[in-house]
Amino acid sequence: MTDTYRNIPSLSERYRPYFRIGAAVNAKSLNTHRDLLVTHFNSVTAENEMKWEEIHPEQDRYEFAKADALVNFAREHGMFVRGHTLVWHNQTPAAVFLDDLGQTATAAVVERRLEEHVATVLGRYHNDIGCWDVVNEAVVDAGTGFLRDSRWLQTLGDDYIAKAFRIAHQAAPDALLFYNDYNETKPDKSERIYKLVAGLLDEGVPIHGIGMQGHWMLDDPALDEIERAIDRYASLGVRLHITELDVSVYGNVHGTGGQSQEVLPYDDELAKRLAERYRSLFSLLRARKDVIESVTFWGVADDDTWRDNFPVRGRKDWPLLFDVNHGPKQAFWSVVEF
Ligand code: HAH
Repeated sequence: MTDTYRNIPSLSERYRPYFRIGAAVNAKSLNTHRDLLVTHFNSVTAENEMKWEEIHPEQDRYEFAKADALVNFAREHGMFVRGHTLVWHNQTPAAVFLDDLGQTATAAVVERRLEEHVATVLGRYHNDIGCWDVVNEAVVDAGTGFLRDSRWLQTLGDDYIAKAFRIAHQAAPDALLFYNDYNETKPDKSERIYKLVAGLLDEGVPIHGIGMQGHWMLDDPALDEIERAIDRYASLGVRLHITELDVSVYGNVHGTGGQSQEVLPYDDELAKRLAERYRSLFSLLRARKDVIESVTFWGVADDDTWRDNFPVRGRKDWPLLFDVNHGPKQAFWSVVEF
């Protein structure tokens, strides 16, 4: 970060009356984005380093070094940590679901492994991690089904989600426990998420919040769609976190779902459109500060964003508030000046 950028307002200070401002961090960005993190964020999430395949790559082997480095950094700077994630259909070793002979493991074996994993990870960080995405992305996107047909569902059955929350609560009774998902504002899917969480609450399952990932685009979802989803979820009386916010500059133009292969030039016109989008998003989020407790960006600056490879591999994107040189974008100013 050059000195030119040192006199700008702090994002997290500006938002102190509203909600925490977080960022997903990886082992590299913990160093390359250190100054931005310390100045503008008061919450961090490990982009990958706490996912099962990274922190627990083999049955008898945990790799805590990278997660420890993030947690130590957060402690040093008084930052909140969101833990991400325990039960997910991705980035989980296949071996979790297999027995010694390479056959599908029994429910009892998989449940024991889950208990051991959760007790170990949540136990290690119980002083530092205030909240966990216990289950990530468990409902289907479209169609008539309800729960995603994952290994977790196949081996543990329909109540694996309730089990995961109970196990997490036992391991860390003080942690806030979240269900986290994407396309969380889409009418069909948000209804499924609502039903899932409502059902868990009815059964007395210890779940405290819904994580709305917020992988959004310039023109989609519409603001009123986001507003409806927030209000619907909030009606359950749970906390809401925006957990993975980024705004792809590739809009849902011509119904492409943002999947056009063409790389746009990131010019002043596009920077302005992104700034306007961020302005209206944050004005909505501020208006819902009573239910939104935290807004985490999925990255810090445009030089390190998963959006360069999603949904189109190798297509440069500019979804964050800080540019590739770590300077504030127009979008930054539209979020801090109100
Ligand atoms: C999120 N999934 C995950 O929660 C996060 O852990 C990951 O780093 C990036 C995005 C979003 C997603 C996906 O992985 C696949 C299809 C749609 C959306």
